[in-house]
Amino acid sequence: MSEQAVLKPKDYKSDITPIWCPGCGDFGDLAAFTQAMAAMKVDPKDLVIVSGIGCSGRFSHFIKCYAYHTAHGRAVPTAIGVKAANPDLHVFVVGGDGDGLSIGGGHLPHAARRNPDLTYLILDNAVYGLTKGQGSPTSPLGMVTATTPFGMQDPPLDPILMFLAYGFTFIARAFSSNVKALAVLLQEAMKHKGFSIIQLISPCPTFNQIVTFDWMKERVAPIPEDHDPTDKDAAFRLALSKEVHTGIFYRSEQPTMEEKLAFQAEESRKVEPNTLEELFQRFL
Ligand SMILES: Cc1ncc(C[n+]2csc(CCOP(=O)(O)OP(=O)(O)O)c2C)c(N)n1
Ligand code: SF4
Repeated sequence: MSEQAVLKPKDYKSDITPIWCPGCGDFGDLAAFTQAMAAMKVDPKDLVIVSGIGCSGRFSHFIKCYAYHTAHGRAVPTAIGVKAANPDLHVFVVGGDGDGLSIGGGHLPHAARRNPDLTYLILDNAVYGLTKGQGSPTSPLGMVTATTPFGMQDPPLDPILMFLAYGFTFIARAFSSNVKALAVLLQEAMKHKGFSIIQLISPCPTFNQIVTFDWMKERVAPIPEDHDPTDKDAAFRLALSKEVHTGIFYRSEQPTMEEKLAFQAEESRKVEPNTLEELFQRFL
């Protein structure tokens, strides 16, 4: 993979001006992403962002990279295909909580089992932004939305607990207003060998008047420094605590999808017949 030594964060911005609402949490995510790309000296020609449908799905338009704006909820399997076809690429998936945890939620446990070496950013605003304010899987209980005039009746799911249970090998949470910390976290996620998944709390000031920047600021707390991210039990305990912790909950080294595919390709070469001619001979 080639490396660029001279690119600055602004060099990773595409020519397209973001059309997000003023104050959208996704802006902080974009700023941190460009900082991380510059720090990691990523060559834009090696960078692919596969995005879902939603305001967050527009992320890929605003970065200088190869981009694939997929169908709603289908970004993860598409990205897995991209990585399988060309393991040398830096592959990111970016989408919303609706895209990734609702319609696309069924892909997550299987993505975790495969453990492809890519990074998934779930821009969680606890609402469906693009479609104007319907309740999402992370909307708090009682929140009035376009689809829940009497308040959300179903409790929100907890993404971090899900990711831990599914077996992802790098699990983190971040808050979009802390751009510097997010830029560092993104670099850690990129360095991880395997599937890194980040719940990126990114408030939607237009359609969510509950999960606001101020509301989140009162609740977020960095993961204590003495937390051992290789201790899964400790990660579960942190996820179950009342605070909305930010940082790396869990990381572990497991065989990646690319390694497993290479192993199978190698093994299959040892199995007779190993050429097309030999295969034809078997039927003659
Ligand atoms: C199959 C399908 N169902 C529904 C939609 C309509 N739709 C587009 S985006 C979206 C949800 C967006 O919410 P989220 O994924 O949380 O992203 P945000 O806009 O909040 O960033 C929905 C339901 C669609 N495009 N395709
Ligand atoms: S609707 Fe919400 S999520 Fe979408 S761009 Fe506006 S503030 Fe951001």
